[in-house]
Amino acid sequence: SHTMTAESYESEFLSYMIRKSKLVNKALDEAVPVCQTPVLKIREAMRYTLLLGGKRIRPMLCLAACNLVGGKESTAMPAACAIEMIHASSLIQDDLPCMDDDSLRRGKPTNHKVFGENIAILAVDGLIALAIKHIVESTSLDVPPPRVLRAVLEISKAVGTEGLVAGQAADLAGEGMNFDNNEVGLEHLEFIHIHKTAALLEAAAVMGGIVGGGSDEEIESLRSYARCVGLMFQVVDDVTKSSEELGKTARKDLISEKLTYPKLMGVEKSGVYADKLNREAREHLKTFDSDKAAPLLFLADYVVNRQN
Ligand code: GRG
Repeated sequence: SHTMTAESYESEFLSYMIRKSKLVNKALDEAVPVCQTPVLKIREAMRYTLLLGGKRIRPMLCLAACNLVGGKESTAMPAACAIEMIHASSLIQDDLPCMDDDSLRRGKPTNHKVFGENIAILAVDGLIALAIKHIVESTSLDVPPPRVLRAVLEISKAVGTEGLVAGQAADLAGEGMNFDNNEVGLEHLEFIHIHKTAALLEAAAVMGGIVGGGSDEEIESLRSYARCVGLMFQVVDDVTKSSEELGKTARKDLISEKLTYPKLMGVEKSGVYADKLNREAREHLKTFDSDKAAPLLFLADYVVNRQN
């Protein structure tokens, strides 16, 4: 036997991620066939955001969770693709002029810049509908129907007013509000991130656990793990962005008014908080075999250390 160095562990995980994202990309490509009718630009618009880059963290989480509870990876592939379809739809909507009004996403022109606002909005609708259709239609018949229903329930909750939609609405409601009291600000920020980011990561892990045949207890452990990872994702994102902003300009008036963790608790405490969330995430996987949980444990570290 040999002991692996931290570096070889890391490179092993990175090649694991590349392998998985290739599998996911192939499945996504097949899930949205190019339309033969040339007037239907809509499929092209859906494929544009769905297939042009992205780390595929959510699908990976779904596949790894299914594996962890003893399921076959292919069993979770339709649910994994569905989660990425929802993610893509939320990115298109978030970039629209009436929301964040962004012209670039993943280094490329945003969906509405390429296809126009009207088609971009239809691509959002098309992707949400396709996500649900894809789980129902493509999940293996070996998975008992009550499990498929439970998975559909999970993803629906993660999209609607218990998830993404609530997070975005809270984000909009908070704009221009003055959070003098840090505690109120922190509560608001946490609500936004739990809904805008953690909800979809939770649904990914939980759906993997459900279709893989995990016990209720296992599924809830996966949920708690993913929630910690989701929050941590945002804390790390805020810290990275705030140091970038400070590096770019010394002019205080150019620093965005956006509520962030460093603004509310300082950079140092934000880092401590991210580490605490990482430890908590790991804690939730304690009941599983540690070899089998390795990809999910690495994913948590990857989120803490990621550069983009
Ligand atoms: C359900 C269509 C729909 C909308 C709901 C617009 C909206 C309402 C919600 C916005 C949600 C949003 C954009 C949250 C940010 C999520 C986030 C952390 C994005 C970055 O994720 P990464 O880093 O991105 O995984 P890649 O590019 O790797 O896929």
